[in-house]
Amino acid sequence: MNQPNSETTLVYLGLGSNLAEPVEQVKSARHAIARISGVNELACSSLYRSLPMGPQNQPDYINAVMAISTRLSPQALLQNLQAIEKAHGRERKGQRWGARTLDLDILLYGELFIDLPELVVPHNGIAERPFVLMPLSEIAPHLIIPGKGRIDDLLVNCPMTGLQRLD
Ligand code: A4P
Ligand code: MG
Repeated sequence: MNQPNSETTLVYLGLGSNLAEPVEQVKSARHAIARISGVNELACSSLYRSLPMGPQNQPDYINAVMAISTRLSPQALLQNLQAIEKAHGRERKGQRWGARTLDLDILLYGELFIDLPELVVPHNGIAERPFVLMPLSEIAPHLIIPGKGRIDDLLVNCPMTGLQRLD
């Protein structure tokens, strides 16, 4: 994987969808993210099918993780990601953890800890969710997650049932 330069930060993003052709949603989101001004794509994981976390009366999810380098601030990046969610038909109404056309999460922003009302980094649940840990480890097998530890240690303790890598 290429490395960010001194003016950019290595960021990991989580992509998820379980409505309106989720595979296409995630692929399209990947391209949209790579086209954000101030963002360079470094790597993208395989796509994974996963059982829903949260309410069970919703379709399976398609998940992936991207590594980017960016000169955008965390807040500016979040705004761009939310605009992409919106362009993909994301509606913010239903229940928490309910079905969505597209969900884009900032998993890690360098080694930064952020605790704002609109942005928490590292993302909540990063260390326990198989649909995050597995694709993340695919593109960053030696990652140490700030405050959580080595990704291979976290993977050992994370049940992988209901997670399937797509070709
Ligand atoms: N927000 C705070 N921190 C962040 C961050 N690091 N990245 C804020 C992005 N956004 C962040 O998010 C609510 C608010 O979180 C945003 O306005 C943003 O300012 P949302 O996407 O509107 O709501 P949500 O996604 O329903 O809530 P939440 O708690 O973010 O849920 P998650 O953690 O995103 O989980 N099952 C499977 N198998 N795969 C999935 O991908 N995803 C979810 C949603 C539920 N079940 C899933 C999956
Ligand atoms: Mg979210």
